[in-house]
Amino acid sequence: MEAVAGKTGYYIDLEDKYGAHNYHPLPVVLSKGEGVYLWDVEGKKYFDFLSAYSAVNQGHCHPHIIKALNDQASILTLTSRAFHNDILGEYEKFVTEFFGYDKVLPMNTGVEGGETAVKLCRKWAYNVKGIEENKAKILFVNGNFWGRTLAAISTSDDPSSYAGYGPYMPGFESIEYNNLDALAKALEDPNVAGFMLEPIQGEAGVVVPDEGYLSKAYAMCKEKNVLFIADEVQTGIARTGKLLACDHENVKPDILILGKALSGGVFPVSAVLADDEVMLCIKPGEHGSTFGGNPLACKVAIAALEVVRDEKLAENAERLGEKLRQELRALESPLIKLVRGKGLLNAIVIEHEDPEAAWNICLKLKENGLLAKPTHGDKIRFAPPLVMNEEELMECVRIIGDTLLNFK
Ligand code: IF1
Repeated sequence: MEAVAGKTGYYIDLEDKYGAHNYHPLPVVLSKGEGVYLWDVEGKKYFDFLSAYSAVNQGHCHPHIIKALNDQASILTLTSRAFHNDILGEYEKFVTEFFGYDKVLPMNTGVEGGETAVKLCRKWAYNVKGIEENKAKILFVNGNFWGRTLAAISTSDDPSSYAGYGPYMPGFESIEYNNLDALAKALEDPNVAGFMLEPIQGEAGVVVPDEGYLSKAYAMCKEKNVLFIADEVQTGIARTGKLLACDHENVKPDILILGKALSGGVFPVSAVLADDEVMLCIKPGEHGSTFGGNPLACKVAIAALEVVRDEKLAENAERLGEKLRQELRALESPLIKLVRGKGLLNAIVIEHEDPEAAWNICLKLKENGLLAKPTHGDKIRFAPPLVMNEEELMECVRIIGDTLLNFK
């Protein structure tokens, strides 16, 4: 652990001494966020190019969302689902109409959304499709990341996610991403009940599948009476230039998983949406959580979605994403092997003999006023809040260009 001076070092040392060492953050200590900006404890200002992994699409501390939080926080925050309240039903109506589904099952974290989707799929397999009890299989794709629970890591092919946590959950099978032949082969098994994937793989380094992959995969699943489950925890809520990444191919998932920016990064809120045939497979008392659908979360989520709608964040992400990729390619930096992404979910793949190059570039970007983080070694994710304007984006491109130009 390299020693860091000043207030920054003080806070880092506290975390090192009293906190689990389950992360390796960049050596910066943040104390304030507003829109596309973050400030650290030394008073230095940064552009946020990570958006808390796409949880802060609406920008830090968006006033409309913070107002909703503050107003509700002093009225009623949690009833549990043992009782009704005057907020949940209105949220459920709002969010199901917003995304076009019969029903929503409200949870808290993205991985709880994934777990809920898997449970719904299994229940549907036994109660509707008629698969023999305990024989249901769900297909996942290599390179997936949907959280840190034992079920989630049981589908992972990344040792840093699964190693040392066995034994693993049965009933899951992984196939190659973006490979329709692999899917066709796997779908020959009549016990397959669902196919769960990210429309664009975030953690894998913003891996965008071929045009048509999602729509063809969806059609193949429908032909085999298999549920198409979209994990839009990271790609949803306008991040990729449409409300949902599946919208780029007009695919309506049978089960939709949302999280992160569903609350604008203000509160843990996740949701699973589905139509009645699937959603009503779970009966009273068969699933839920203490905080799932709490009044505070519901009010925050409504406000967060209103911001996406009223500030046209998907359109902005579409336009600025094109501009960002074009400008990054125009840098013609020998350090950039390729630029990829959709909307404002992008990554550059770094070309350098030093395996630590991406990390060291992020340290330099930090010094130059832009916060980004590498993923899987040689990729750097570029995902600013969707409220960014062109002038701010071009300032970020200048910082990135200068940093790469002067990087040794
Ligand atoms: C960490 C990664 C990103 C997700 C998708 C479900 C979840 C996530 C597509 C679970 C969560 C987070 C987890 C967070 C960092 C971040 C991450 F680097 F870990 F992999 F975004 F790529 N589906 N991703 O990306 O949602 O339970 O976390 O609310 O673990 O450090 P969650």
